Amino acid sequence: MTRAVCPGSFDPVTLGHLDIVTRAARLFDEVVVAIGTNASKRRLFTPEERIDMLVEATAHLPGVRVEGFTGLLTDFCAEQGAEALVKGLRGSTDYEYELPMARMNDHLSGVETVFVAARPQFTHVSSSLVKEVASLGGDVSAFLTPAVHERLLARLAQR
Ligand code: COD
Repeated sequence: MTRAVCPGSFDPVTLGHLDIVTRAARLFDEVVVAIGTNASKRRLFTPEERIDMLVEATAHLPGVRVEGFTGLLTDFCAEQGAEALVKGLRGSTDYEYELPMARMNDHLSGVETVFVAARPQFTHVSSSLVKEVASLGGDVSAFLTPAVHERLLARLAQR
C-alpha cells in the first residue's frame, strides 16, 4: 500500500490543484489532501470551508481523502503513514520555492517529495490570482469547479 500527501492552502482549490491530485491518485494507492495554512498568505476561506470544497471536488476520485492539519507537515505525514509528498510545479518560481521545502522536509523526516509538472492550461492559475481577478469582476469560471466558483462569488459579494 503506497500513500502520499498532497498539501496546500487551497484557498480556494483550483482546477490546477485538482489536476495534480487526480494524477497523484494514479501514482499512489491512497492520497491524503492536506489542507494547511501558509503563514505568509492572507486567507479568504476558513479551514472548514476549504475542506468542504475539496471533499466535494474530489468525491469522484477513489483512494482520495481530505484532512486539515496544523503544525509541521512532516509530523502530519508521519501520523498518516505517508511515504511521499506530491507537489505541483508551474515553472521556475515554484521550483525555487518548493526545493528548499523539499530538502527541509527530507532533513526532518526523510519523506520524499514528488514533483508533478503542471499542465500548460494551468501554469498561469493560482488561488491568489483567481481571487484577485474575481474581486475585480473578471471571469475565472474556467479555473474552478462550478461549486467553488459559486462560493467564491458569494464570499466576495459579502465583502
Ligand atoms: N497547477 C499545478 N499545481 C499547482 C497549481 C496549478 N495551477 N496551483 C498550485 N499548485 C501547487 C503548488 O505548486 C503547490 O505544490 C500546491 O499546488 C499547493 O499550492 P497552494 O498555493 O494551495 O499551497 P501553499 O504553497 O500555500 O501551501 C503551503 C503549505 C501549507 C503546504 C506549506 O506552507 C506547509 O507545508 N506548511 C506547514 C508548516 C511546515 O511544515 N512548514 C515547513 C515547510 S519545510
